[in-house]
Amino acid sequence: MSGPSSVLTEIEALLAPHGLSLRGLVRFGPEDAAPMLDDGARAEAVLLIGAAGGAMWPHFERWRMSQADRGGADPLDRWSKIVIDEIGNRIGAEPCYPSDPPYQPFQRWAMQAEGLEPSPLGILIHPRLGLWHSYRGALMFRALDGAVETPVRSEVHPCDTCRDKPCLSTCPVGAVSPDGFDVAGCRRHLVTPQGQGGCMTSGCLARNACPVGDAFRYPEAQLKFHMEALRLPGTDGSASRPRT
Ligand code: B12
Ligand code: SF4
Ligand code: SF4
Repeated sequence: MSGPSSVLTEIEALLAPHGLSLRGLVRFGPEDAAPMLDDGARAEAVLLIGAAGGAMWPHFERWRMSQADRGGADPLDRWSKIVIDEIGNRIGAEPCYPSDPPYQPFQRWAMQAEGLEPSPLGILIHPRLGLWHSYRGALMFRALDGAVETPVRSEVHPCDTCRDKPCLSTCPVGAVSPDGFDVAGCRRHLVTPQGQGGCMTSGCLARNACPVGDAFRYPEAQLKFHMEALRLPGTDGSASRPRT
């Protein structure tokens, strides 16, 4: 393995058959809060891996349907770990995952790597993908020497120029506001018959109302899957934990 560019190209090629892609590289200086590797050393760089639009969905679904237990309780996390653990082993990098506590600051890393900014929903908005992207894991490197391609940083924040801001007026319970996202209010609505027939079936209505990145909107089955993964109290008997 030579410089970082060839490592990145290799990882990109390993991710492509799973519908996953590279979502940015963060390098940590001596003053930065860097994640720790298993042996207690600081990581020098983190490579974000994620999903752009619904590209991963058919690959994940095919895997899930091939499993006797349909992937278990957290199938997307399990699939992500199978795919990314294997790539980490091949490349010699240590993986970490967004849903594993203590939560690593995936969104902060994404902001650093790609210059993304949060939408009123709390989700980062991407100028091309809109709200239709997520992070499935990251590879932490002890060292990543050599010349690094400058990450493509976003110069535009779509929310700044969005005149009507439909995400702020679409939520039936006003859970999305310029002051932040009212998680409790959202959840109270989701367990009602209206919530079950609306957002729980077709995805967060406020997210759906955003006009940016329409071509990358998740397929219906994926929208429903992500909403069910929120595991609302009283709907499956378990406490709510994020499975995003
Ligand atoms: C906890 C959590 C939640 C909680 C939020 C509770 C709260 N008020 O903080 C709940 C369960 C409500 C949630 C919901 C969703 N989440 Co969530 N969540 C997380 C998780 C696991 C940890 C966040 C955290 O504490 N990070 C630790 C701090 C230190 O990291 P940070 O980057 O410095 O902090 C940022 C966040 O805390 C963010 N933030 C603050 N308040 C809120 C509120 C919400 C709703 C979100 C999304 C972010 C957010 O702002 C900080 C600075 O940017 C992250 C994964 C991760 N590891 O980051 C996913 C994550 C943020 N979630 C994500 C998503 C997609 C969602 C949902 C859309 C899932 C869905 N159902 O489709 C929903 C949001 C809307 C809805 N309709 O409910 C994505 C966002 C991707 C993106 N494009 O930015 C992430 C990164 C997971 C992933 N695999 O990609 N989530
Ligand atoms: S509807 Fe407008 S303000 Fe809301 S997330 Fe989309 S671009 Fe941003
Ligand atoms: S999921 Fe439904 S209730 Fe929750 S913020 Fe989105 S539109 Fe509002």
